[in-house]
Amino acid sequence: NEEDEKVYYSLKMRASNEKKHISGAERLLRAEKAEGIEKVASELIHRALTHENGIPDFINLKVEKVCQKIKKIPHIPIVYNKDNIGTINNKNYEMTCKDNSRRYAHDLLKNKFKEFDINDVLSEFLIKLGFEIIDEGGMRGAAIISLDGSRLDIAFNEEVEKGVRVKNIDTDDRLKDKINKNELYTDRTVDAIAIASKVIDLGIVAELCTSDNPSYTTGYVATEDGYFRVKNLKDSGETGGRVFYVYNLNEQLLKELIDNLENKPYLIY
Ligand code: PML
Repeated sequence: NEEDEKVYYSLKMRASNEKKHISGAERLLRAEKAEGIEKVASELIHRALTHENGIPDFINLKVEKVCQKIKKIPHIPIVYNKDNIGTINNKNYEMTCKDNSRRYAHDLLKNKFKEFDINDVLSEFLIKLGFEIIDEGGMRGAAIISLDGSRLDIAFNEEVEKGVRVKNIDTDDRLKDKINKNELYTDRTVDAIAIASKVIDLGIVAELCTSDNPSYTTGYVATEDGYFRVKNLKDSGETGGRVFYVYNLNEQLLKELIDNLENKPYLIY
């Protein structure tokens, strides 16, 4: 049974400085482990206070009981090797610099779009638009691009003009341990895999992501085939962002998708 009826507490932290986003994170804790709330709360505050994006002048920590059922799913497969070489159809991509890494990300996206019968011209447009959005930075959440080429987050809903935030998500301790024990990965990897697994489960065709943390140059492309970790997807010092590619949706389905991305609780193991 992948829907879990146990009672959880959600802890959400958001930090900013003069309205500029500094840091955000969240955890879901089983009610039986409620004594852990204090510990996790202080970890989140520590994270807010030590973020390289700057010193926050505002930290919001929200603790609330989750009354919706939690969907538990395994993480999507992680595709990455220590040699930083990506492979698509026997072609190798060395992730040695931004140009090479972006070619790998480009080809991953293009191959996925082909499965949806997207022609080359449209595919190039979609990929270019995705990179433009993440390179421009400054989004609070993810942009949504429809496979017909329109920006859905802007088209229908002024509230999400600054992007959709994937919330109500946490990772099982076993996944955290597995990733943290592997020296190739970082804390950010755990959260990124959790987000990617949730968005793919909700039917997003592909996600493209670079970190908004200026020195963190590893990004990824996620599809149902996996979490393709891409080293050097941007240069150090650059901003980042997230883009979700979706199969053409009407307004009603888009609203449902956004509601689920933000509010449907997930635990990723
Ligand atoms: C990784 O695989 O190490 C994470 C890459 C994306 C990080 C996005 C972020 O945390 O800002």
